[in-house]
This record gives sequence, structure tokens and C-alpha cells, in this order.
Amino acid sequence: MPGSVNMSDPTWWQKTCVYQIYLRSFQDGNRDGIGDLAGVLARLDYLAELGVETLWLTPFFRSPQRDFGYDISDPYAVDPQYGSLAELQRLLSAAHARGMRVILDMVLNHTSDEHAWFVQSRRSKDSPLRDYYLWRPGRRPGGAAPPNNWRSMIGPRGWHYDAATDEWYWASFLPFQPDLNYRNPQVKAAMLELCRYWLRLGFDGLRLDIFSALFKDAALRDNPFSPHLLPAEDNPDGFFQHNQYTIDQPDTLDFARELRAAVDEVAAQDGVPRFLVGEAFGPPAKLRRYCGPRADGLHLVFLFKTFRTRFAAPAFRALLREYEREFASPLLPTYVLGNHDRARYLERLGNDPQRAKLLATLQLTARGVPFIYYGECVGMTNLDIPPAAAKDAFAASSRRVPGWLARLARRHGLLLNRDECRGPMQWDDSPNAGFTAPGVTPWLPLHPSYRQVNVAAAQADPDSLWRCYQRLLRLRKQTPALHAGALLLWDEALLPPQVLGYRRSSPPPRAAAAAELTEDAAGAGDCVDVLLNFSAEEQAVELPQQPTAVLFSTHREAALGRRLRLRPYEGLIVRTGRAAPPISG
Ligand code: TEU
Ligand code: CA
Repeated sequence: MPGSVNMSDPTWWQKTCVYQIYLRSFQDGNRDGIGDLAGVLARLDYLAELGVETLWLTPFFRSPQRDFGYDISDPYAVDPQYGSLAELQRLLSAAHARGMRVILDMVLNHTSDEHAWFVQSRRSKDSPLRDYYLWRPGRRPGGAAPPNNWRSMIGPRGWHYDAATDEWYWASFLPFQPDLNYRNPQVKAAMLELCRYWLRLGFDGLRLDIFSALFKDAALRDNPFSPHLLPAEDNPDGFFQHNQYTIDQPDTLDFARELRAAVDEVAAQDGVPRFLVGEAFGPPAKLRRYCGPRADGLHLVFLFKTFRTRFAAPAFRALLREYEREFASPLLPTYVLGNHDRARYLERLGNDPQRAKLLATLQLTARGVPFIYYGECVGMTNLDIPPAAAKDAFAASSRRVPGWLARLARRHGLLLNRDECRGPMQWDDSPNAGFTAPGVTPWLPLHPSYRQVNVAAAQADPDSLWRCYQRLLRLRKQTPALHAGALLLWDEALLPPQVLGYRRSSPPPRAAAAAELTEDAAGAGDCVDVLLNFSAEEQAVELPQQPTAVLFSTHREAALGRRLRLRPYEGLIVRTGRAAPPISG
């Protein structure tokens, strides 16, 4: 039964940690200033040393690169800019040989307007592929009024007029990314086959780009008014429109299950479990529906609420409580602090590495799958690029946005120029930071911080943020309670207001009782307490019993004892005896 997941024996993806590689910016392997597959291959040992297990590669398919690969013209081909199919296969086997997994970025919602399907489709109303995309006559002829009031996900209207046939096509994102028509069974079948193709080639899972937009209302009803100007993490409505008919359609939820069945089928054939993680926007309770009524849909959905959670114990306690409630076992929440579309999280923390260590501790010890964005472990920050110099097509499309609105958006972590969070990886302090050869012009400028902030410097400093991530990843891997255990929040009455505490115990208490596991069988001491001090002051905490070991501190050394003094922004993990007294009310 697909829904039954035994958390005391989790599948690899349930205990994994995903590292997102923005391919263009990670490592250039052929000295053209653009990151590529050969570059990733050359850095696999680095990734293994850091301790991440699953790599997510952003799109490497053939593409005009107007949205840097999220505009695909041939999803079966590797773009020569990034390498070849042979290199991709070499990368897959080299990763697998190191016990790592690789997932790819699947853009199902749209293609590039240079995709052969769209070229055919736009030719005439009788084109056999006309119905592969969403073409509709306007409300008035000659391009005078679009078919309805729908806005794209990024603000302007999403209908685009094509004079050749006097009709409009729909694009959820940028105008050169026409949406496919999933109500056409041929489209659906072709895209499912595409997923199977890449999985059979050896990929371990799929990240699904704007999954929530796949289906649109069949009757094209007007979207109602919304008072929201800007979309937020738990409310994608914006630009004064409620996206009732453009996203989250019931058919998309059904499709999640169809896709899951296709993936399970490939997994059954070759015996390697795969996973799907979908991009959708909204409150966790709504996002959960993508996982299917019987955990038979997407395995995971991105939860972006962390982006907007205040750096304070009560705010993160509420977040954990909500994720635990909405994504109770067998579901799993995800912990995401950044990606290639949003301002880097360190900026929200006032560029304070101590606070970053604390959030990393939370991210890697809460119950769920963490997603690390490249450069986060080194402490990379956002690039400062004047809008006129932007490479991101989204920046060009939002150039007319008034300054006050751009500033407001920025305060919400929404980038109008996503180049800012896509800076070349800072490997060392040599010219071009080891990203590309000296003398080559990288596709985006290096952050001037690279001379101090880089992998080599971070590895040389035992107290760096990078070392903190490495220690956490190692501990997480070694400790079943952390990668497979249940999570129980500490009763806040037992803690100072600025301290967040939770316990991870494995196997979950009920499963343990049923299987009558002995302490030995379960691994002694598979019960740990995580205490996080969100304040700049020392905080006193009394544990309910003497801990048996300190497993980790953001401050490296910590004394063992029942009475703890948590230092400013200290995150502490202690091993607690199995018969631990209650910590929640
Ligand atoms: O992004 C979807 C999306 O709507 C947002 O993340 C958006 O980029 C953000 O709100 C703007 O600030 C996905 C990809 O992650 C993105 O890189 C692609 O450009 C987009 O889909 C289209 O494929
Ligand atoms: Ca290159």
C-alpha cells in the first residue's frame, strides 16, 4: 500500500538532506564563465565532504536560456552550454558511487516558445498541436481585450496576443513560457513519459516547478478580487486578484496521484524508490493536499513559510507546531531557507553567522527533509546588481514597477532581480574565486566578499558556519532519532520565552511498544533534546534529568549537566535517556 510508510525503517529520501545546485553558478568546468555539469562532477568530493546526500540540479535541458533553463525548447536534450548526455551520465554514476542521489528539475507547466510544439501550435488554428497550449479568442477582436481577467503569477496579465491567428495564449510566468494544456490527454501522456525517461536514466527524483499551476479552470471564469497587493508565503494571491481559477485546481491534485503512480511504476521496475517534491504556494494545510488523501500524491511539497518566520522562539515554535500538525507521519514537512528565486536568508538575519548557525541547527534537526541552497553553508550573501545590468528576464519584465513597490517587495524577500541570489559560488580567494578560471568573465559578477567568504577559508576555520553545517549533517546521519524520529515540542512553560526546545525520539513511542524493541535493538539513547536560544542573552534551562552526552553545540564545546546556561544564540543537542520524563503538558 503506497500510504504505509514505516518510519522506524525510513526510505532513503525520508532521511535525506537535499542540496540545491544552481547549475549556472556552481562551478564552471570549461572556462566559459558559466557553471556546468563537468563543474559539478569536479566538486562531488566537496559535496560528499560537506555531508549532503541528495543533489538537486536546476534545469540543464536545451533552452534559449531566457529564464536560464526554466524555458525548455527540448526536454530530451542536454543544453551544450551545460555539457552532454554522456557527461550527465558520468555525473550520475559518480554521485551514485559516492552513495549520493541526484534529482532533476522538471518543468511540466510550460515550455519555451521555441519548443517545436509551440512553434507548430502557433502556426494556425488548425495546427494538429494547436490544443497542446491554451489558445483562446479575445473578448474583442484584433487583440483589443484578452479572454478574461487572469493575471500571471508575477503580476502582469498572463494572456498574450498573437496577431497571426487573432488569438491569445496563456502563460503563468513570463510571456516566452507558454503553458501546456493538461486537459489534452496527449500532452499529459507525453509529459508523463518524459518523467519516466529521466527516471529510467538514473535520476532519483523530481523537483516539480510551479506544480500548482498545471491546470487552469476549464471554463476560464474570471478570478475574483483580492485585497492583497503582493503575494506572500502562505497566500499566493496578489496584484488584487484571488487566484481561484489559475492555481490549485482539483485536477492538479488528481494529476499528482497519476504522476506518483508513474514514478512508483518505474521504482517497482528497477527497485530504487524515487521521490517527488512539488513547488506550490499557500498555507501548509492547503499544500498538504498535494500529498494525496492517502499519502499517494507528491512525496513532499516545499514549505516556504520559514522565509517569513520571525527570528524568535515563539514564531518558530508555532511554525513547527503547524508543520507537525499538517504533515504528521507518514507525511514529512520540508525545511527550506532559500532558493534561486528568493533573497538569501543570511540577509534576513542581519548577516550574523551566529544566528545562521542557530537556524541551520533547527533546519537539520527538525523532523522533515531539509533543502540547502548552494552557498548557504559558506555564508554567501546577495549580490548587489543595478536593475539595468540584470540578466534575469524577470527583472526586465518588472522594470516598470515603481520604486516604492520594489522596496516593499524586497522587504518581503521577493526579488525583482533574481540575479541577486544567484552569484557564482565562492570557492577560494583566487581571482574569480575558483568558480571559473582567472581572466574569464563569469556570467554574473562575483560578490566582492569572496576574498574572505569562501569555502577554503571556511574549511580552515573550525568555528565557521560551514563546519557547523558539516557537524550537523554528520550527526543527523549517525543519529536515528534525528533522521527518523518523532518530534515532540517542549512545553513552553518549562523554558525561557526566547528558548525553543523539542525532543526527537526514535522509533516513535507507539511503534517501539508494538515491536517490543529493546534498548539495544533501537540503539541506546535514541532520544535527543534540541534547545535553541534565539536571544542575544544567556538563558538558563533545566533539563528534566541528567543528559548522557552533549552531541552538539553551535559553540562547539559545551558542559554536560542538568542545569544549562545557553549562550547567546546557542543551539545545543543533548542525548537523553530512553526513559526520559515528560516535556510537554
Ligand atoms: O518559480 C515560481 C515562482 O512563482 C516564484 O518562485 C517566483 O520566481 C518568485 O515569486 C519571484 O520572486 C519557478 C522557478 O523556481 C523559477 O526560477 C522559474 O523562473 C519559474 O518557476 C518559471 O519556471
Ligand atoms: Ca561552462
